[in-house]
Amino acid sequence: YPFSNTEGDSAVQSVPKLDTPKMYKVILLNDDYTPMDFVVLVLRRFFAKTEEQATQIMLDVHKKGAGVAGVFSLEIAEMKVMQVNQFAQLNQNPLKSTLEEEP
Ligand code: NFA
Repeated sequence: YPFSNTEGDSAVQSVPKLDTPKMYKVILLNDDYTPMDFVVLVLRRFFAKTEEQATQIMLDVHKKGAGVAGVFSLEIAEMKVMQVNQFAQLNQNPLKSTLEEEP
């Protein structure tokens, strides 16, 4: 099974991965209206960033259009996206986050 192969090397999948769960980036997207301070607050509240870390990530998103808020298992990443998007909407800001599978 892991290394036995009667079909030739093209059929070998090596050791099955039992211990490498996929990880997902939570991406923050830039927009023209969400205040910079609100983005910093989101990064502190939902991603446990310091003021300095949060400011750096916010400026990165502002300048480049998108940036990584954090990397999590699928279930945690999905929860972060829901929390961020709901908190933004509640405060009438267009800020959005999305998921991206880690390479
Ligand atoms: N571009 C927004 C502004 O100039 C700030 C912002 C940064 C929004 C990061 C969303 C994400 N007020």
